[in-house]
Amino acid sequence: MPHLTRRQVLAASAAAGGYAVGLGMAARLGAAAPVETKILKARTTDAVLTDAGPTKNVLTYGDAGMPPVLRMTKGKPFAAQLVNGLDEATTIHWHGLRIPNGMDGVPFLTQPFVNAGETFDYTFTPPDSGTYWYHPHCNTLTQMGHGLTGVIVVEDPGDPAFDGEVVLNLRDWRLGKDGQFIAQFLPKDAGKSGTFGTVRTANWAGEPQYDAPAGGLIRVRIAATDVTRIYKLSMDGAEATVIAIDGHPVPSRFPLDATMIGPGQRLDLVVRMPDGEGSIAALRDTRGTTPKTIANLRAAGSSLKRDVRDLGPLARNSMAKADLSNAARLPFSFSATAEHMAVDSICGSLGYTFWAINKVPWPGDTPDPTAPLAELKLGKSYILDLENLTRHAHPIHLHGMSFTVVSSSTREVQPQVTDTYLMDPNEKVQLALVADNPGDWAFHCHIIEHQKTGMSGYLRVA
Ligand SMILES: [Cu+2]
Repeated sequence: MPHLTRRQVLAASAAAGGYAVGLGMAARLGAAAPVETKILKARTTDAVLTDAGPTKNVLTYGDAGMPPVLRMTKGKPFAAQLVNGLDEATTIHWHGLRIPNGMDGVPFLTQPFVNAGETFDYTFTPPDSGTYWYHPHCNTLTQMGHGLTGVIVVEDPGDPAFDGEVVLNLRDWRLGKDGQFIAQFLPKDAGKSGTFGTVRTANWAGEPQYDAPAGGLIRVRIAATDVTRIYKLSMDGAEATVIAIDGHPVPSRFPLDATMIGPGQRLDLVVRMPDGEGSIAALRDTRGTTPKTIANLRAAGSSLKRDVRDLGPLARNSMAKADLSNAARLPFSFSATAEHMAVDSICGSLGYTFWAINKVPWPGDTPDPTAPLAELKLGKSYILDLENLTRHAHPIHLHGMSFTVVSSSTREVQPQVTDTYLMDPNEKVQLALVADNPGDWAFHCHIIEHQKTGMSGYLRVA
């Protein structure tokens, strides 16, 4: 195909409703079909999030409403162009996707930040199916807090057939009574469990309701994209079973009943809808003092009379298995700190230091990265020994590689493959991985205030 100029690509994009045909990875690899380039324009918009009228200074990707659910196919090239329509620098990180380091979207560590008015082309082939998400890695508390969190669905033709699918992007907003943004964080809370939003939403709505076939098996994909909130999820009015965590199938399925997920995590459920037309299955968050219905599924039509035991296994994601007998152990302590670290970065600083990994506080996304927390040899197996020395839970996220949960000091664990582990207060946990993706990979708490006030670092694989 002919090479297109930027102007032609943009014109094609406008004509194709946001898609443009560009020279993506498939073309460069000599594959037959060109890859459609998804245009993701980060921009300011208004959104109706409360009864008080439109909220101003909301951020999104695309034309209006929440960032689009991006659909990819496992093993098939994907291409997106970030167009920075904000008045500050940004990037996109593809949370949970095991892709080359240069596509990971972490400014200074893996790519230059993308200035206002500039673009950046992301091309990669997702190696795993499942539910993932995307967000900036620059001035993250503000940019994510104002809306820039979107869900990724990586499909696998080998998955069993469901009777329907609902994708839920769970997040909060820090809004005042007038529906406008208030201070994104309070320092006294950043030093504890984080500053919570005042308005809680699913897909940017207070309590959305979706129709689903009565008696059918519905796949519900949940992404916790909030900057602070940890959820404890249950389903009222229907049988709900956890089938995948953080994109990867669970070793053995279990009832949703009070399952916790932290910021950055995803949960895939199969919900067996009630038989009666109009019956409601309600997804509930019961953590904390104000339980809330997150979303409702309404049974529609005559019952399909499906049985959840008939649902076949999800397609497996293949990855190298750590050799535990020869794995080197790497200790990581997560602690509070009083040691202040002054930093200045175009990608934002909260101006406080409360947390540290291995006693070193670093907010990440700064032009002078500290030394890596550890240097890993490419291809070698490791056990990460994590210890939470604090009284707060921390969802710890590793970029670029997935790990397997081996053991915990506070609970029974399955050998789950994941990219984010929600550490209990004072928990010790062992995570195994093969260092099979070269580069510098961010490793941080996904409560963004914790990350940006010190609980951040990176691992070097070479
Ligand atoms: Cu944390």
